[in-house]
Formats: sequence, C-alpha cells, structure tokens
Amino acid sequence: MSTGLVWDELYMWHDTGTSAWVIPAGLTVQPLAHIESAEGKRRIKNLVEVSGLLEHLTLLKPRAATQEEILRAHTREYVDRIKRESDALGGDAGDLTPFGHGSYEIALLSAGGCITAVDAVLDGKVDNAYALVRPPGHHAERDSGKGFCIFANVSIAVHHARQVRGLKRVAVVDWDVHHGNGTEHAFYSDSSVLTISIHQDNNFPPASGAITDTGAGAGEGYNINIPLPAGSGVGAYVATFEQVVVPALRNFEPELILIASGLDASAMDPLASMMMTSDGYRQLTRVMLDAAAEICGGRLIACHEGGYSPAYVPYCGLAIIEELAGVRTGVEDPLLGLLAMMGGQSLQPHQQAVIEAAAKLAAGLKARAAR
Ligand code: 3YP
Ligand code: ZN
Repeated sequence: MSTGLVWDELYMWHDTGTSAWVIPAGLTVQPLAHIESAEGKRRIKNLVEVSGLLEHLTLLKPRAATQEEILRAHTREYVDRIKRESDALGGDAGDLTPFGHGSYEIALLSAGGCITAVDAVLDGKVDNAYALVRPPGHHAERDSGKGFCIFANVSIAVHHARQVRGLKRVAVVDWDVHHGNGTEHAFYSDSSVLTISIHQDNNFPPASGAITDTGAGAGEGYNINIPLPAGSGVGAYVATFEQVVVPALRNFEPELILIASGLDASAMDPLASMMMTSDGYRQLTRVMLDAAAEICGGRLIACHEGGYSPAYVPYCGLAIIEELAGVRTGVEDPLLGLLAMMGGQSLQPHQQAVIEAAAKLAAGLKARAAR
C-alpha cells in the first residue's frame, strides 16, 4: 500500500496579499493577511513531516499544467489575462481572488499537481494520493476566477483522465464546505463525470448548490448537491456519505474518484459554520477508501481546496493522509475530545431530511448510468 503526496514549496509562495481576511484592504479596514494564506497548508505539510508520516509516503513532484490542459477548462482570454497580470504586479482573478506576481506559474503547478496525482495513481506508481496544492480550484469558472480559485484544478485533472488517459467515467466528491460551482458547471451536461458536492446550504457562492440542480441534457442526473444545514457535524457527514455518496458511486461505477478536499467544514473554521472534526474526516476517508476499493480498484485522489483554521487544519489533513496511507503516527488531535463532545455532533432530523432527499437522487442514477 502506498500513498502519494503532491507537494511543492512554490505552492506556499502564491501571494494573496493583504486583505482583512476577505475584505480588500483600504482605509476602511486595517490591513491583515488574506485568509487564504500559506499558513494552514504549510502547517499540514509540517505536521505530516514532524509526525513521521512523510517517511511512509511517496513524494510526487508536480509538473506545470500545459496551455492545452488549462484551455480544456478555461477561455484563452481568461488565461492570457491571468498571465499578463501575474507577469506584472498581480491582480484579481475574479470574485475575491487576489494574486501576486508569479501566481500564474504557481496556479499552473497547482492544476499540474492534480494531473501528476492522476497519472501516478493510474500508472500504479501509488495506490492513492493527496495533492496538497494551492491555489485551490473548485470555484473557478471558464472565464473567471472566484472564491480564491484561479484555475479549476480538479476539473482539469478530470479532463486529463478522460481525454488523455481514456477513462470513461470519473466521479468527483467535493467535501469542501462551500459549493463546488466550477466543477458542477464544467460537467453539468456531461454524463461521463458524476459531480457530487456536500456543502453548507447557501453559504458560498450565494444562491449556488441547490439540491434541485441535478444536471442538464445528457448530464441530467449526474450532478448531486447535498446542501447540509449550518451546524452539521460528524453524524450528518458520515450519514451523507453512507446514504448518498456511496450509493451514488456504486450506481455510477466510476473508474477513478477524486475528492475536492477542503477542510473548512471543521468546527474551528471561520468561513463556515459546520462541526467536523479530524476524526470525522478520518471516517469519511475510510468510507471513500472502502468505496474506491469496491468500485474502482482503490483509485482515489484527494486534491486540496479550502480550510482556514491554521491551528486545526493540520490535524484534519494528517488524519486524512494517515487513513489513505494506512498508517497511524500516534499524534493525537488535542481538540478532538472537546469537539467530539459538543452537542449537535449526532445526526439531527432536519439534517436527515436533506440527506433523504439527496439519497433519492443517488438511487435514481441506477437506471440512467450510460455504459
Ligand atoms: C470565499 C469568500 C467567502 C467564502 C470564501 C470561500 C472560499 C472557499 O474556501 N471555497 O471553497
Ligand atoms: Zn471552501
């Protein structure tokens, strides 16, 4: 059993500048670091290293995505604009997505890192992989960045798996707490890519990610949104995966599964209001590993997205990568006792109602799935 870790120090050099977290700096607010800073992600890598887990992983060196690869998901006009602004002093890719000089190359390396993970898994170099990439990608649209995302890393990796590696069916499971709008839109009319997003109901982007958005045309039924109520904890997440995600995957029978792995559903995250814990992520990873083993030879790749508690995301990231690798380092999450004992961790009726509605969509896949 071997697990790949895609990592490059350059990911940490993507400069989001000074904003008061998400508020553009100016005379109305004292400048502070942008909330999508390198800190949380660097601390994941550092804990993976200090815990000893790194010695059990296969380090995968990412390559830059090519123009051809980026243009599968974006317009030339948009890509050219990012390059032009990045070659100068930097700019804004779209909605709340500031970037500095050189971020174009780093964004290419982020998308390329997800492709590197796909190739490593499909070539059998590793069994599964975690791509600890930055900037994130799941909000990026064809012609615009959004929500800290520049290029659509996961979509670009899926296009690679389909068009270059010849896979017929790929599934994306987005457990970032925000809606994976970019990935949804990229494959909305496509029955060869099942997109599932589990997110906090109507958080970000606003009015995006409704359960009624199920795909269009040939892709009807191949997009599943599970908008969980604010306050959902480990019980709601595990139930969602057991009752919706796994049945949908079983019916769809993907040849490869990608996870858009934001860690911002944690109870410590400032950009959402969920209650996940490191052990919750460990359980979700276990469920996904078992599903992948049953359905697609264990081929499972997690690509990093959001996560804004620098103190807590390292424990969530460590738990996921430990589980992927089948290794326990012995590092204990110091907050787990507190968070697990909080009221509301167990599945509530109003959460179960959403899960049941989504379970119907998962069941409906069976008759439709194209072969
Ligand atoms: C973008 C602006 C407010 C919420 C924020 C979400 C970014 C993110 O982590 N997306 O997955
Ligand atoms: Zn997010």
